[in-house]
Amino acid sequence: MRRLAVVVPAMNEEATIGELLERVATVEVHGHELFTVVVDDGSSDRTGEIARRGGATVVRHEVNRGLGAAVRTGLRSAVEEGADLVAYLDADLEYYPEDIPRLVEPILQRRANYVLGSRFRGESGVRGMKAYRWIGNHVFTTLLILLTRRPITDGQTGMRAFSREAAANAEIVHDYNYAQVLTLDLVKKGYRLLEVPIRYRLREHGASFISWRYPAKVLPAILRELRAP
Ligand SMILES: Nc1nc2c(ncn2[C@@H]2O[C@H](COP(=O)(O)OP(=O)(O)O)[C@@H](O)[C@H]2O)c(=O)[nH]1
Ligand SMILES: [Mg+2]
Repeated sequence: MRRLAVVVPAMNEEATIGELLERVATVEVHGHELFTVVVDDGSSDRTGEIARRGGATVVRHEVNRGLGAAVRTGLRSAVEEGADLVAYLDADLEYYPEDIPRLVEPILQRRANYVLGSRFRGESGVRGMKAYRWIGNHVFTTLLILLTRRPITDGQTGMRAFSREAAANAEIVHDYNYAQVLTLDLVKKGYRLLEVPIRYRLREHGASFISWRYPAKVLPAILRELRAP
């Protein structure tokens, strides 16, 4: 049986991580056994404990290192644990674990090595997303289209899938975030990117890490990734 890793970065997500794992456990992908890797990014709440009880492999950062570092750790652990295929989603239930089968399908059909779940192509759309977030998303997505020449609609999505090879070779150049630099890195390495529609709803618990600092942190990292060999 092939193994599908579901990678979930989590920082203080005790309100949602239990339900997320329960819902992941009901997901079926033909020919695959699922396992979940939760990266507990220095949480001060019960995220790690709940994730362990929910059957996940928990990798903990003792101090908070940021989402880029958490995704780097998660992808590496998934590969080390023998994943043949990797799905990734946030812990806050903004994304639907039930969309994992459609997310990984292009990889199983060998049409892609790297899949972005697009909230803007999905049937739910992005209802309730704040205007500044919507604008920021479109600005960064436009930048990504120009840099990759790929028809991307959601460059900042928190739901993605990777072939084992793409997951093993992905490099994330900063600890703060991964969204754009990971796509630039994988496209540069020749991996085939595809988008599929996914559903989305705004988080009801906890808080987003995104602030006015986001562009100031992300833009230099994009430049660094572009200059990297
Ligand atoms: N807030 C925060 N979230 C992190 C961090 N590391 C990993 N995460 C997780 O990354 C995911 C996305 O974060 P979120 O703040 O919801 O980003 P947004 O959906 O773009 O607003 C969630 O599952 C978080 O629990 C971190 O350092 N800070
Ligand atoms: Mg979120």
